[in-house]
Amino acid sequence: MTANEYVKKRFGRFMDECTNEEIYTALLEYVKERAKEKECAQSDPKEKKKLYYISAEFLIGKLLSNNLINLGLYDQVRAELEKCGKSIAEIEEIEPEPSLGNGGLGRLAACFLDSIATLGLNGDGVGLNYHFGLFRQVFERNLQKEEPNPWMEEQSWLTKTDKTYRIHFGGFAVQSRMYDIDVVGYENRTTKLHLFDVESVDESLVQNGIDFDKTQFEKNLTLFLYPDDSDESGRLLRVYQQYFMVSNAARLILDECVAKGSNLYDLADYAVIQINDTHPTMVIPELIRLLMERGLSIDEAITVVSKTCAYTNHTILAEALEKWPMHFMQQAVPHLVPIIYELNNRVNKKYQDPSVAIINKDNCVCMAHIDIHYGISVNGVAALHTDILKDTELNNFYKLYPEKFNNKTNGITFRRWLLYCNPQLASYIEELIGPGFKKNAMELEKLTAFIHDNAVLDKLLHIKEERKIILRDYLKHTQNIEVDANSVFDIQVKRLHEYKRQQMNALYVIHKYFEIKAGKKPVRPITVFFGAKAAPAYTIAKDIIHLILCLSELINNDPQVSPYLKVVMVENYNVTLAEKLIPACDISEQISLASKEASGTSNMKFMLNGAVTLGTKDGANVEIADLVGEDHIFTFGESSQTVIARYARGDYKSRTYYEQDEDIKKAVDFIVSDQVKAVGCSENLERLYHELLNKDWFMTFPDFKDYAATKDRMLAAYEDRKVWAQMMLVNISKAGFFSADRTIAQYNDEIWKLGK
Ligand code: 26Q
Repeated sequence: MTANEYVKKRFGRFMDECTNEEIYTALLEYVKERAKEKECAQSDPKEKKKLYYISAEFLIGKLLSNNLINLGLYDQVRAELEKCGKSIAEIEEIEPEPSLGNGGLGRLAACFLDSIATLGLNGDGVGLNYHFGLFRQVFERNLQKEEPNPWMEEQSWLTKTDKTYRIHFGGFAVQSRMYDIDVVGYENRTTKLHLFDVESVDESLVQNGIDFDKTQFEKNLTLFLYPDDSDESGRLLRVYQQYFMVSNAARLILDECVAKGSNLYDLADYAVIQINDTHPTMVIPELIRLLMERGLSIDEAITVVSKTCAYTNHTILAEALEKWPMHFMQQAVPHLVPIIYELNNRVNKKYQDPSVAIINKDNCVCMAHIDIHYGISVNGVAALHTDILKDTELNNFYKLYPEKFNNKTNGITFRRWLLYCNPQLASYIEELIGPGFKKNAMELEKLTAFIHDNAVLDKLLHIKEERKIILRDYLKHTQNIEVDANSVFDIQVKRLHEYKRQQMNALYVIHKYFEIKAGKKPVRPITVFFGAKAAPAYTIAKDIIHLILCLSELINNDPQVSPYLKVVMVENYNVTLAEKLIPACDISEQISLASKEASGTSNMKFMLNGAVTLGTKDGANVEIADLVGEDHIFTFGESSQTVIARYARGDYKSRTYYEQDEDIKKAVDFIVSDQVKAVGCSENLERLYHELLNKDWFMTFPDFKDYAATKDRMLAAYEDRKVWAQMMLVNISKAGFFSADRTIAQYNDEIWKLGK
């Protein structure tokens, strides 16, 4: 049945007589039906073992077009719509974006689900159904404000199932229910994302902005996703959420394995659990507890579970490693406490080193330590990151379990981040090298044959221009922002965090502003784009947003400067905006302090879309540089070794750099100048100024000069259009390594070992 016939069946009218909303609803159902046809029977012997990818975040983005592409129906449906005078872009706008993630970790989980289904693996995602997701960001008086982000509608990708569990906490219990979202592989099977919700959730608890009563757990458990830097009152709720997630997951896993014939002792033949950061770590003690309830001894239960779970680490920031006070556990999950003590006692008996204990001297539970001792695998997400884990951060564990440590460099799904978001580039690539790259991304290397082909290079530049115009029109239409499509598009989009150093980019903007004021005008205008949400309780991050918004107001309204420099901070950066920004980018800003960014994944999306990276030697940037070669990337800044050594010495004094460097001093002083204060808030600006001057914990000043000089070199290089186009081509052609299909194949070969 064609989509149009389906619409007719559903509404008694063909598409041309339906509203866009009706068409959207019908297509949603149409896709769900087609997706269902591609589910695999779990009774198939190949399906005996199953992966459960548990994650607190799945930043899936809009699904309609992506699912149509993966089902091979996109071109047909688009043509049907066009015939009826409708545009698929307008239908897409109706779909709300589920905001079930903060950033990289959540988006990675979504890319992984796509690749799991695409490779035909038997694997599902398990997470939570947050009603308001992460907050929606709005700007008011150049400040970030947070609002709830409702995304569930009457008709949505969620399918209510009849799976429910009773989940017990200290002092009360709740009823859960599982909702499913289909994960449609590219020309392959359908798997599932299972999102658990509480039956007693009460949206009316949310009154003012994103405030709500944090104590009424029955009603609030699945209202919001917690941002990465949560305030005190939210921390306890996060423990409740995590336990709710993993207790449901554990019960689902046991139910499904038993249904397939497991006797529980052989659980590891039926299930492998990937723990996405420590957020789902309590699945380990919970599974042990449930197995004991079903008759296994504690020894047996620990042995079984220790063969089943694998852990991915996504951070080296010590402050981001989860440590929950024992009294949180006592209150939320008292029934897990004896098991955690037992796990800790066993570790302490075996190893006398207090640094590897599960319960530390402050009586906090170190979640990562549970995963490492009682899991089969520990992986980092880029080569440098894994090396740092082994050599420094987790070195004591590496010495105990060298065989458990492994690297899985992150990847991205090319379906969304090339085929869907940049059809102009994708179809041109297909014209040049055929369609094979869609299944095997390494075939992109064939593009290097065109490195001296002027027609190809011109066409790449032309596609980039086209995408800049599309972005310009989109921003005008959706956010009433005006940009010059002939300017260089310099883009930094990611969560706002000091280690990612948006503040260093802002200092460069100030530096450029001074140059232009002094008569040194760039040969071509520059537009510096930012997109970032700051956790509501992360004061300095919000101050950085404030500074950027103030700079934007000041500079864009300065007739002397704005013809040459513009600053754009897009509101509510999300997957949908990323899909528009990334294809239009010239300069990809990946400027974290070396050693701090575990991997980064937008760096991969940008290169795939022909942007050139301006980056530190951090995370996956290191692997990008190795692949494209030093001539096709602009790296700057101190090495991770230098940075790690400086932290160890503890002798960094930002004030010394400020006092000794006129450019740094001028740029930093500008933050608290009358001009900026005229459009901003003194308190925030002063706070940021003092933070930089007295602390600058993420060392922006030592890298600033090199950053500015490298960016200027890059802007000069941009003017040799042919050489720049060659850089674009090399970046695209080497991006194949970063396909999530490669990453997932490695997880499967080395950790999960599922039948294909
Ligand atoms: C922890 C405790 C309490 C509340 C929240 C959290 C929390 C929430 C989210 C801690 C961390 C996160 C998210 C981390 C994240 O997104 N990490 C990124 O993961 C990407 C995928 O591996 C990497 O590419 C990035 O480098 C890494 O920063």
